[in-house]
Amino acid sequence: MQSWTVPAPATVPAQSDRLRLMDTSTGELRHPGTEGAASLYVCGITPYDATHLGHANTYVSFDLLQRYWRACGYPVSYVQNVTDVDDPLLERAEATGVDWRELARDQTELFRTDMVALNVLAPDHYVGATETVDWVVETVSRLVQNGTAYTVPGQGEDPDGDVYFDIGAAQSATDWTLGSISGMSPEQMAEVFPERGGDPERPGKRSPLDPLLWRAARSGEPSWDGGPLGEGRPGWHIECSAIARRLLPVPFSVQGGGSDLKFPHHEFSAAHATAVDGQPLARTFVHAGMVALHGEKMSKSKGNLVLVSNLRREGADPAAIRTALLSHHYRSDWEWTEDSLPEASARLSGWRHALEREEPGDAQALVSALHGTLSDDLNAPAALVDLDRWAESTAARTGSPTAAHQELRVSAVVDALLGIRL
Ligand code: 5CA
Ligand code: ZN
Repeated sequence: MQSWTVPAPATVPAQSDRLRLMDTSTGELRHPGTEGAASLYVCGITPYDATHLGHANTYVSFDLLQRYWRACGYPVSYVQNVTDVDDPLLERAEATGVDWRELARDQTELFRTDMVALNVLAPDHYVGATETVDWVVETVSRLVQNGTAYTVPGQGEDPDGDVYFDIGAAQSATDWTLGSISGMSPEQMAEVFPERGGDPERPGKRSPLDPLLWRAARSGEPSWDGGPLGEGRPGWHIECSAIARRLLPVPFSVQGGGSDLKFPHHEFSAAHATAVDGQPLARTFVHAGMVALHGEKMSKSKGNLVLVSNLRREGADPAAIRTALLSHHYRSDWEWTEDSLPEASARLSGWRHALEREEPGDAQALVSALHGTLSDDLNAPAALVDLDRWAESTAARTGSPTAAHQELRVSAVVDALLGIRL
């Protein structure tokens, strides 16, 4: 699938890698396991509605990580998927009378435009579920062969041929145990599983939390030739396992997404991959907080959304949107309010004014300060305070600007490390 392009950030003097990131699976701050090269998989959108600020926040968060690694001089391999066939997309297409392919195509295109506006560096591979069905078939077939997947007989409206992951068998055969990625208790898992696409009541399953791997063809639903699995379409978690295993070295450095993906999605994506490969999918699991509106998580299903494209249409400066997002630590849950954008715009214009008073050495000092601050679990809000301080420090300067001919400028540093275009 076509990715997008944003101008490459300026090269800053290579920084040392002192990064500590919060790993969900251990609950500890740790180095994400980059040995000379960094690899990242971030779960992409399900394209049935336009990019909202929650999505934007997640992708801007992981963009910071990519920019950090680049500042350290690492090559970065970055993969992102598009869940371009799944129940919510098919349901929305049906409800609005639009072809599901067209809906996915249009919303994915809008997402690309939003990412370009927000200066989010593109993944190296941007891949749709519909482009990778063969990879899923291969992975699920191997799970069936090694006894960690099974077929549930048809009953009622459900035909024969749905394939499920066997949690019990996978726990016996591998080092993965249920909860080892998400860190959730059995009670928490039981509560969120049905809210996030799970079907605990499905008759014939060996355990209520066993997740779907392959959904046998139903009339009126898209399906593909699954070879030994029969006609059908991929389950959700296996999509990301299959794509990540195919395109990244396993285990890769960071598996990322919003905190709503800890369970079941990242728990089972990792479990599926471990059951095939006998080793962990990723070294570190990193989750961004949830953005809320009117007291509730912003979500397509509830419709309490602020769309990036609407803000842009109303004339918002994308750099101000990005600044508003970065004013919150990536792990915190926070609420978008009507003050968010004006506050960010005021800060941004303070920084822009300060550029007129930039002096030699400012950029060099800021690289070190910002990089040091970001090393502590990508502390963007504190990095913005570093920028505020620098801008304040220029206020007392008199005389004309003297940095015009410097090779490294503050604007290039802020773009390279924070992705904010001054
Ligand atoms: N396609 C799957 C992942 S494979 C999916 O979850 N799609 S999504 O469109 O629902 O979400 C895309 C990304 O945005 C996910 O990483 C999700 O965790 C994140 N996200 C969704 N809502 C919010 C929110 N309110 N705040 C922050 N991040 C969010
Ligand atoms: Zn995913």
